[in-house]
Amino acid sequence: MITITGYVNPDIDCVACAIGYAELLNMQGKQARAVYAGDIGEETEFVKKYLGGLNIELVQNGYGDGEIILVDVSDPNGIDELIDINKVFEVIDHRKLAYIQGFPNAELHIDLVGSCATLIAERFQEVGILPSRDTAVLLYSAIVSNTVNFRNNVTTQRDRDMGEWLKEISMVESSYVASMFEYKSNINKENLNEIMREEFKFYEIQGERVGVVQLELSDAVRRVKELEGNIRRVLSEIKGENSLDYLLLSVVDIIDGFNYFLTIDHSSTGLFSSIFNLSDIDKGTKYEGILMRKEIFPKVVEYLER
Ligand SMILES: [Mn+2]
Repeated sequence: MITITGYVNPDIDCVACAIGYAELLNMQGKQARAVYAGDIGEETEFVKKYLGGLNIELVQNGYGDGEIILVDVSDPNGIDELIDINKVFEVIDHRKLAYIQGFPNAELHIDLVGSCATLIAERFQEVGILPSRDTAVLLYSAIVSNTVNFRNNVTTQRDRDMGEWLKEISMVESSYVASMFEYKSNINKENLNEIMREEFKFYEIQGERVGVVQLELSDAVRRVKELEGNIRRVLSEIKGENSLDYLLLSVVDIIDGFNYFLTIDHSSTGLFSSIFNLSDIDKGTKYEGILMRKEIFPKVVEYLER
């Protein structure tokens, strides 16, 4: 049995890739299963409700003796520590920061497209197999989510092509994308803590621990201002618990297409003000254009290496 998984607290791209790739391998006569560790995010919950269930299980008793494939991740620090790195034989990801030396026995497929789901969809096409309707919905949702409905800078023609192909197979209604975005924008005092922790990632760059919490919301500025006190408190907890040197809140406004940045401490304000050439980032400030977390980290690397 091949086990396919991604990082802990997977986003919809990660979940869609694990389920989609398991389906493809099973259709090709192999035995594969999709699993995850941690929590699945709001968008995945939305799709799960929409489809009435998902073909992925929460990992409970480790990862078994079989081989492992990782999707939507290439950083050994992001994965469950129970995973035996030596059993990983394939890694499929779409990020620039690829820790290639981390997996000694793996074949690596790193392609800089907007969504890892695009790479999985292409694999179906290459071998002439149609994904099931459920898998098409999932992969389509993942591409729409990662590319902010094909509008952000990481979007490539390959994402558009696969998005179009999957949309047809998925037969989702025209209001589907708006409903998904609205669902994930629903932050409030009760769920804020959980959502911010799910949307947090950090890397160690030049010996510095740098974290970004990325939220994707409609009406971003209003929603952040309404919860600003709570948001600052959770940011400060995340910074302390993970011993971070720097932490940024990056909120993507998924309807109007800009970022809203916020920092809560002196050193983070200094670093990110210099990187983005912005002032007032400690009070919360807009950045024109959409910048995803996977674009922010390379900027930090470039800055800290200088
Ligand atoms: Mn992804």
